[in-house]
Amino acid sequence: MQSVLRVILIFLLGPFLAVTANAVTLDWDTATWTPGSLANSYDVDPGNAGNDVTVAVSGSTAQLQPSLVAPNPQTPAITTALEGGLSPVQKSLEIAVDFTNQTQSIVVTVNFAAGYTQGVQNVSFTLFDVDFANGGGSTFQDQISSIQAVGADGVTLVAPTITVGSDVLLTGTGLSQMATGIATNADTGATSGNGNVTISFGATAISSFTFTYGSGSGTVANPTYQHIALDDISFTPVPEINPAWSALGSCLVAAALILRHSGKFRK
Ligand SMILES: [Ca+2]
Ligand SMILES: [Ca+2]
Ligand SMILES: [Ca+2]
Ligand SMILES: [Ca+2]
Repeated sequence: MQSVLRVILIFLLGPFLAVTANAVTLDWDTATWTPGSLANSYDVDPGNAGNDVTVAVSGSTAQLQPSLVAPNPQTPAITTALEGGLSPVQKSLEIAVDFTNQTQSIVVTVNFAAGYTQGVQNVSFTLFDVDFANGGGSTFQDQISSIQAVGADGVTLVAPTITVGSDVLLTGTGLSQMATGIATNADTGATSGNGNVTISFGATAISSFTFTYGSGSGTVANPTYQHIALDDISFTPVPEINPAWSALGSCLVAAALILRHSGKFRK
């Protein structure tokens, strides 16, 4: 009798305990960003109440420039100026700057909502056109540094896993990794993916991540116009037991115990 009840319990509770979370994407093809604004929040996950992810741009924001592609929106802006080798072309968040020295930089911070009490995992995104130029009127060296996440506990720093295209050099380890442009990358077309930098934080649950966009030292002291773009950000909420489902589960357990008790009584 008990083993039969156990089977019935598993059958009844199975669907309620198997809480699976689906991957979520902040897709720049559907998101909106007022050109030149410095922070925006997005509701992209129906499974979490309200906004789910906030993207903020800080640092040397006075150096931000318009996109080179008509209608030349002030960046940060959603454009197709940089294609990252994608076909068909997708929109991305373009960040263009004209730094006056090599120490200025832009900081991009992405926060996931507090509603994700266990954090989010499988966070991954790609930066386009991390490259280098030293001639023909352009002298700059895109460099991505201080690439790190904060764990779901709100304290622990989490190092990224990074892959780079052939126009980019990856140096350092762990939290000190840097991706630096070493060749001129085409903004558009089939080879434009050679300046890509793909950053992920794997299975580790995180609550936010950040990176810094600045200059390498391999160019003039006062760099010319330079730009990169942030492509779609994908993540998977870490599942938690839904309180309503837990309550339902408790009811079913109680019902099963009553059945078992009455079964014993009938013996
Ligand atoms: Ca997209
Ligand atoms: Ca939401
Ligand atoms: Ca400059
Ligand atoms: Ca670039």
